[in-house]
Amino acid sequence: MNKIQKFRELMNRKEHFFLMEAHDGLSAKIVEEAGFPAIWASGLSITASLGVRDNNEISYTQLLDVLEYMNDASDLPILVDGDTGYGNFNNACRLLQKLEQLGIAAVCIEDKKFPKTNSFLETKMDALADPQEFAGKIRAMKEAQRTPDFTVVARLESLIVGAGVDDAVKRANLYLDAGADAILVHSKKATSVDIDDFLRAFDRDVPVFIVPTKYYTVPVSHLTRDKRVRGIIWANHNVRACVTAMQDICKRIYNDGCITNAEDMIAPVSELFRLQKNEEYLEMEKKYLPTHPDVSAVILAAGGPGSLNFSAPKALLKVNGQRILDHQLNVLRSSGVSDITIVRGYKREEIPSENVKVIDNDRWSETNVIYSLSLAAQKMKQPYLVLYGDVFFKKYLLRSLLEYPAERQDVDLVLVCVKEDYIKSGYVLKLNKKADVFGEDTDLTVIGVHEEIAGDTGSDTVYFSGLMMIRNYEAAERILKVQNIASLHMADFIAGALREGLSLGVIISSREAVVDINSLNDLMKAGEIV
Ligand code: SPV
Ligand code: MG
Repeated sequence: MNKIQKFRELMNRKEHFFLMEAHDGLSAKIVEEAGFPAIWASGLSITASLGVRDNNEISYTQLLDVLEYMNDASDLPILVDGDTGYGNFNNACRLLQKLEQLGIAAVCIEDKKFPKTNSFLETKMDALADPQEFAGKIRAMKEAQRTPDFTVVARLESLIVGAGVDDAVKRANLYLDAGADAILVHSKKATSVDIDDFLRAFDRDVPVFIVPTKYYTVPVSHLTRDKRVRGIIWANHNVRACVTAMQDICKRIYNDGCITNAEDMIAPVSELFRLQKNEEYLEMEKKYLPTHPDVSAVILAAGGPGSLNFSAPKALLKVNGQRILDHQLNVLRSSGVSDITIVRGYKREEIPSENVKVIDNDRWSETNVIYSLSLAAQKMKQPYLVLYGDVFFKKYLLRSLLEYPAERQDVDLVLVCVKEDYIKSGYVLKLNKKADVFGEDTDLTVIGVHEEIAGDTGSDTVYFSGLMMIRNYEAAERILKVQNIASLHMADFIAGALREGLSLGVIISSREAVVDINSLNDLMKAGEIV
């Protein structure tokens, strides 16, 4: 059933349903997830969200642009607030046909003159359209529509301008005779007295829509005693909710001068990604991007939170609402690497283990990251990427590692390094003239590895970022199989590799693209990476 038919089906059910306001793609999606069966594309809300008045200040094509996003974002039928049809009968027909082309289910037009004013603002009697002219507009629209089930709702503004119930009933009959599929009767009273009077005086059995914005205290059970009341429109509540939420958060951040206290007041970034269907994109990447079945990955996530005030493994720290580990898994998978091993230690049960292999480092508290690597190295049967569990990085760095020139077969180990010494606890590589530095027009090689270097380290110094590719996995396994492995550091491994005659490739990254998270400051820096 398409959206046009769905809307018809709702109207024919002979029981009331709620239409919730939406004003853009995001709110349309949220309305759908909340469980509503249909959307009211409110003119007031759409114009308010665009920062203009509800006085036909936007053109109908600008409305269509918004509607296209809304219609794409959800599977719900949309009843569009078509105002007065954006002109005469001719303009209204064109609007209707464009809505049909977008796959919109229904349009509501109101019997006021163009340009209209919102019904809750002061409206004079002469704002009403001539009834015959409006009936002609309805007839033209019904004759112009190409899809038989498309719905045209005729909206009565008689009660809004004080023209009375008799005028409303007369107009309703005229518009229905002209072909309208339903009517919307509007009132700005604080009680439903107008609506009740109208329903008493009006005797045709057609679906009736109402908008209880002003008579919100009247129970739905009262409003729906008359079974012709079919569509109840909650007309502007999403945009009003946005306004309050945005004003609160702006005030908070402005007054605090920072965003620390804001975090708990707002949706995490991961919620945005979910609403944007990021998962779907990752699935498509798997399907359409080249894969790397010949490369595995090891994430070294055995460490605790370190000096950070956090009770879970550091890999589970959130950057912009996303756990570091999830970021790494996403980047790996979307880069075509699906054979992933995670080395766990501290609070191992908290590390997610779906679709990955796990290795447990029971000695995590007394060993270094290289011990975890040695446990993994015994199981690796092909080249593999190594990621420290606390490293946040841009995706292209992983691609650089994967695409490190294949013709450089002599390179056994590729390290991503940064030049600036912001990684205070990082390892320093001193480079000299024979090295292979990817992407740089130099010819340097690593000549030494030091854990800590005091003072000026010189321009030929780089720091290991926590990302590397072990190409010669057999040699690496050998180097990592030493008696004293439990007391060694990453620097010892790299030094060992050099001693064994392995050759290193180095990818120099800018510090904006990779952060090893050891402090709150690093966390903030990582937040800028996404
Ligand atoms: C809208 O939501 O734009 C409407 C309903 O037309 S009302 O604002 O009550 O006129
Ligand atoms: Mg409106």
